[in-house]
Amino acid sequence: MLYNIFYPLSEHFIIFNVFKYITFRTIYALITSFIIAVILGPKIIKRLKKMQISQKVKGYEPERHKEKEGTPTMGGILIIISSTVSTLLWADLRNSYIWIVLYGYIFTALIGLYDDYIKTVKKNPEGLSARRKFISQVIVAITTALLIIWVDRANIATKLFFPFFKNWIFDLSYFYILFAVFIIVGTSNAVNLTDGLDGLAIMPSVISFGTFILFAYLAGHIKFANYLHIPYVSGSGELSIFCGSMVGAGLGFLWFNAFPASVFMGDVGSLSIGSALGTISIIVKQEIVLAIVGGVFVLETLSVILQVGFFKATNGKRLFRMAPIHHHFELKGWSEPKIIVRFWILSFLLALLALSTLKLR
Ligand code: 57M
Repeated sequence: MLYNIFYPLSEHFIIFNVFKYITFRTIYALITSFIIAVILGPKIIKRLKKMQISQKVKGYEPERHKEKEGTPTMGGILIIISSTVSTLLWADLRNSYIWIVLYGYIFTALIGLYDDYIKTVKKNPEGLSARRKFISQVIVAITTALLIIWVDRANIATKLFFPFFKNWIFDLSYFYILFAVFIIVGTSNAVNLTDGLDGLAIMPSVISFGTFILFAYLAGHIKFANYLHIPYVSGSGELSIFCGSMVGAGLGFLWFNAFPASVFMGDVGSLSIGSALGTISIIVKQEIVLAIVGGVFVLETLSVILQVGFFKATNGKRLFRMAPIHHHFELKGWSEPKIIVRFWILSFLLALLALSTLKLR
């Protein structure tokens, strides 16, 4: 919005020219959302406590989680508010991709919000049924994919590009919709599965959005995109501002979610963060890069798939002490901060690996 208001004034006042730069607006979007999150945080946490929107810790958790009983949840609202306000302030509001990402992000947040509401206010620990939740997520993902195809000017939306192999390009045609649903819904649920220890989901999310600041910027810049042999997606640079807002909001949330957490994000946070990450990777044509930078989410999801598969194949034997894998390490006796920080380190290294794909093409 500030771009739309102030940039036209640059004809008369050169200082407003600065609003033209995505880099400038991304940095300020990040700072703005961080400040909003840190200021609103205590108020929202107080409100959640007052409304008794708190976590019920189910019986089968590792014992240590008993102490977490009563911690307010649905803190994801803080992330949604601060990142959305900051994006609306700093992005070019004529950009279609910004609206598409916000659409998927907010609607998935509403699905999570409803789930959290059933669990905490209606006191039904099962929440929204898995089937209903999945169908709602799929509807949002399909409409998102259709919107992406609709605004695609270069006719590349349905194509799959590979890092490392610049000539590997596959047109998925109608299967693209299925693929997009897999990425968006898969990432959404993967972040949700990861969200089981303080700060465990938010920091890898921050790192992933941080990485996508760069990928969105480069994909939207014709010279850089051609030089680096990555697909050029006109207008995608503006998504750097959304990603910057997510980094700021995520760090602001971490302020309160850091061990020992004063608030959890709830499904309203985890599902929407994952959905936005998946959508961005699809728009900038870097879905495989998402699997690398979001390797912690992939690892957590794989651990569940392997655990369930192994359990069924062996009639009741377990591969890990408990899945998702962070519980395995807890049961092995690692302290919670140690697991969290080690997963952050892994996530940071994976981001470097993802960035290296820019040069290895
Ligand atoms: C939600 N929710 C956390 C909090 C957070 C198929 C199966 C693997 C599904 C999986 C599952 O239900 N996962 C999704 C995980 C819960 O956190 C709440 O949920 C929100 C995210 N949706 O924001 O509101 C608990 O996690 C802890 N927590 C923190 N800090 C945080 O910042 O400590 C969360 C955020 C909180 C808190 O204790 O109460 C969760 O873990 O329940 N199911 C599982 O993950 C279960 N695994 C399992 O059953 N494994 C089996 C099979 C099926 C693979 C096995 O290994 O044999 C675990 N869930 C629970 N206990 N509750 C097992 C242990």
